[in-house]
Amino acid sequence: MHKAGFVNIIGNPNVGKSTLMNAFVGEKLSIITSKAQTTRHRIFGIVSGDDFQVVFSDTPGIIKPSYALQASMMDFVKSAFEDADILIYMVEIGEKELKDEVFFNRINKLEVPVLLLINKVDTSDQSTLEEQVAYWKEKVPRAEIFPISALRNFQTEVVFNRIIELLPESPAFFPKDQLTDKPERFFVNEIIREKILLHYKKEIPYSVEVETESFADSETIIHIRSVIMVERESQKGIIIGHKGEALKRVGVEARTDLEKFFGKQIHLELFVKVNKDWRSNVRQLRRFGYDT
Ligand code: GDP
Ligand code: K
Ligand code: MG
Repeated sequence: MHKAGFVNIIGNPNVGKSTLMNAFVGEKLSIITSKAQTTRHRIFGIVSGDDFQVVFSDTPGIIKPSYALQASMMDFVKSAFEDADILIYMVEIGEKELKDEVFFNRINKLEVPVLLLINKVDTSDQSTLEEQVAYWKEKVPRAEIFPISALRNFQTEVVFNRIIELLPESPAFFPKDQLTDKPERFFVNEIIREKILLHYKKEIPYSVEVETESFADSETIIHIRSVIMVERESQKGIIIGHKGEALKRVGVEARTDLEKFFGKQIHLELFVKVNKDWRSNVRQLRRFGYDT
């Protein structure tokens, strides 16, 4: 018998959803930083065995939509409810007051299995953990609860084995050697965007989109040409920095990660362009691969 299914991971920003999916897949598919809204797109992470295939999907955090980009991210969250065979609802230790009764009602009414993971238990003591388990049992009686640490791989295998048990009988959805649904260029964009999130302050990271114009893979080296889009001329100056130092740092660090990711030497060219209001412009969002 072969089992396969879709496992959607939802939860507030920064609880550790991307860390968990990467731990399951064994590759850094989703970029991870301590900033909210790091994950903008929905990404599949695929784990296959001889008689199973789990398709994880990492969604952006649950946030309130305020402009077009966030509205589009909310759609990813909504659809995560609708097409899952198993739902993972992740919270972190210390996360308490429920923000949204509607949301909890919705989870409690789902027919698919719900696993509620209390993450970051490495930062907690036993009595806090027991309190938290009791709290979540009451709020989401529908769920099976697992305290874990995605970062330290604590109890993640137990969760994975339970997922395999719960998977429906089904043929595989993707070829068994495929790790993700996204093309190579997507990961290039994400790796560059991660460096921007890490190195610039204030609104800069949120005004940026990265587009890879060419990706030329030869036997020994990959030539990549990517454009960093900003909304205003002043932001372009900040990205480039004094004598180009800031942009150079992004380029060097991104190249190191790209070489690890693709296992090949990388030649990376980075450009900065002003593209006014890309965030509110629905057509532009489609071009960058957001569902609008
Ligand atoms: P997401 O926004 O839900 O996808 O969260 P991320 O996976 O990007 O993680 C947010 C932050 O929490 C990062 O700094 C992670 O390193 C950190 N983190 C994730 N899992 C754990 C964990 O089990 N323990 C601790 N201490 N930190 C974690
Ligand atoms: K994050
Ligand atoms: Mg994430």
